[in-house]
Amino acid sequence: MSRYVAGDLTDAELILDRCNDLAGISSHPDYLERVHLSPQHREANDLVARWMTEAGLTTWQDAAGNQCGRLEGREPGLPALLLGSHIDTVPDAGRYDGMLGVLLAIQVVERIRLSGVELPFALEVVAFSDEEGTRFGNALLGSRALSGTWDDDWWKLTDKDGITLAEAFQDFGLDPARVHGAFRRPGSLIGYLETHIEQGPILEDADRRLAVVTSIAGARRFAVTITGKAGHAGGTPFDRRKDALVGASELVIEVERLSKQYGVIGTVGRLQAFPGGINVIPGRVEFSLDLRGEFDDDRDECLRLFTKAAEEMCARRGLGFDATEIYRADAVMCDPALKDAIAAGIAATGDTEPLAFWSRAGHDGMAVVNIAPIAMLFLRCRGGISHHPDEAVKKADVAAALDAFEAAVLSVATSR
Ligand code: HGY
Ligand code: MN
Ligand code: MN
Repeated sequence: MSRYVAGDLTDAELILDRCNDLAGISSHPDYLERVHLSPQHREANDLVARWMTEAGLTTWQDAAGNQCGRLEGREPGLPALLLGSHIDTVPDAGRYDGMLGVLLAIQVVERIRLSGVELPFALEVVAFSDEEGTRFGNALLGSRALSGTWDDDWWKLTDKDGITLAEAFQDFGLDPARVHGAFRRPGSLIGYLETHIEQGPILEDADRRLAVVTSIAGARRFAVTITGKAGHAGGTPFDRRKDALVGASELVIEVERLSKQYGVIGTVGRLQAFPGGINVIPGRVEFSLDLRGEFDDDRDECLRLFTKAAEEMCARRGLGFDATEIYRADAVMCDPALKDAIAAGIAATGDTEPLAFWSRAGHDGMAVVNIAPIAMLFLRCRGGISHHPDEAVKKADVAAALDAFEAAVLSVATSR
C-alpha cells in the first residue's frame, strides 16, 4: 500500500525545502510572520498554487482567500476528500505549523496521481488563509467561510492599524459580498484529513513518530480591560492607588492557578499597561485571555471562576473589569471511520498500535466539521516546541507521515 522504504527521504526533503521557501515569505525581515490577506499571504498563495499545478491539480483561490487544488477521481465531478492545513502564522513563528500539512497533502496527491490508482472520490487540497487569527483576533476565518459558518459581524473587526476585515478583503482583491461563495455545500466533501505537528511533547516523550488525533480542544479568547486611575509613581500613597497593573497581575496568576486546578489551559499572551510612563501608575491594562480544554464544560467553569475572581479583586482594589469575547470554537470529535483510516495509515509505517490523544492546539477541522467528518494525523516535533522559530521536525518523521497520510487516503478509498 505504501512505497515506504526506510531512508526514502526524497519526498520529505522536497517538503522541508518548500517549508523553507515559505518561511522566506514574511512581513518581517528578522522573523517569520505571515498574516491573513497580507501581501505575504498573496505571495504564499501564488507559490502554493504553482506547486499544486506541478503536482497535477487544477487550482483556484476561493472567495475567502483559501488556495485550493483538485485532482479528479475515477470520473469527473465526484465529491472530494479534502486534505490540507493553513499557511498563515503567528508572530515570530516556526516554519512547520500549518505549512507542513499543506505541502504534505500536495505530495500525497501527486503520489496517488503518479501511481495511477483511480479513487472513488476526488482529492482536494486547501491552504487555509487564517487559522491563527493573528491579524484580526478572531480565527479560522478561511475555514469558516468554506464551511458556511461565516458571520457578517466580523467585517468590522480591525487589525492593529485600524484596517477592517472588509477593507483588507478588498485590498486583497476579494469582494466581501461574495465571501459566502467559498461555502462548500454538504455532500461536496466526503471528509477532511489534516496532518499537523503535535505542538506538544507527548510523541517525543513516548519516542513515537505519529499519532491519531481523537478530538480538538475547544477554545475561547477574550480581550480583558482593567481600569484604575493613573497617578504619580512617587507622590501617590499605596492606600490611595488604583493600580490597574497590580490588579491585572493578580488575575494573570489566577488564570494559571485555575487552569491547573481544573485541567484546562489558560494563557495570557499579550498585556499592555497605559499610559505606559515609567513614573506613572498604570490607569488601564489590556490583556488577552486564551482559554481551552478537552471538554467545553471544564473550560467554561474555569471562565466562570476567573470572572468571579476578577470581580472580587476589582471590588477590593476599586478597579473596573471588562472581558469581551473575540473568538470561540467549541471542542470537536474526530470521526471514528476516518480515525481508523489514519490508524491504518500509521500501521503502514510499521506502528500497528499508534498513540491516540486529543489536540491541545486548535485547527481548521473545528470549522470544517460543520460540513464534513474530520480526522488528523500528528507528527512529532522537537521538544514539542511550536509558535517559536525553534520549531523543528525530523526528515524521517516527515517521510513516515507522508507514507502514513498516503496510506490513510487509500484506506478511505478501500473502505467506501
Ligand atoms: O491557537 C492554537 O491552538 C492554534 O495554533 N491556532
Ligand atoms: Mn498555530
Ligand atoms: Mn496550526
